[in-house]
Amino acid sequence: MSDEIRPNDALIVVDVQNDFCPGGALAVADGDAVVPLVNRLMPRFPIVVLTQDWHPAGHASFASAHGRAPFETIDLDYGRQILWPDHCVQGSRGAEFHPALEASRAQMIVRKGFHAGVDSYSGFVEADRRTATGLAGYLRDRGAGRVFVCGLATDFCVAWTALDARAAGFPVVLVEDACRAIDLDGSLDRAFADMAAAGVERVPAI
Ligand code: VGL
Ligand code: ZN
Repeated sequence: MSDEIRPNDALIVVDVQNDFCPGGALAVADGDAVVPLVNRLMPRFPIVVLTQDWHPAGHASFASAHGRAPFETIDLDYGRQILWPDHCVQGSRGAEFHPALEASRAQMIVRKGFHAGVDSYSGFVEADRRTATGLAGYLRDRGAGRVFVCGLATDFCVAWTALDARAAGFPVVLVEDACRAIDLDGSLDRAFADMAAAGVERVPAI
């Protein structure tokens, strides 16, 4: 992208946590490769937000909570839910940010997925599509202009966060080199199609 980062642009760094990195409970291939890129991006933005997947033990998104196998789907009261291995359990090492992530660069950390019965891929609105995290209000209060999104995983939490940033009225830019995907049954193609339809701009790097 040719134009410069502007004085009110925000960067949202999604879920750069141990469980989404190699060796973690829900490892994204090459997930830790985003860490140096994110570390270089953060100091360039006046507004920096981290999201942190933050589930209680026995969370409704965990296959183990339903006696099912990971990556099966189930219908919960708010809709279809992919069942995941137990991951990002509150207070666990897996839920911590990657140790090399310079988390001190962020002014705000948004935890999500903390309601036992509701998942939240998005940093803005939970999977019931009603319960807000407060992030839209935070960004508005800070006077945010554009919202740049990066992190893990492109096709789940990054995409849902980007889509909800659009829905909240922000221009959104996905920074592709600072993302990695899970890619489950075509989820990455679908995520790119959904983001394109919603007007999310995609740039290889900034
Ligand atoms: C995520 C699945 C479950 C993500 C979080 O960060 O993309 N994916 N929880
Ligand atoms: Zn999760």
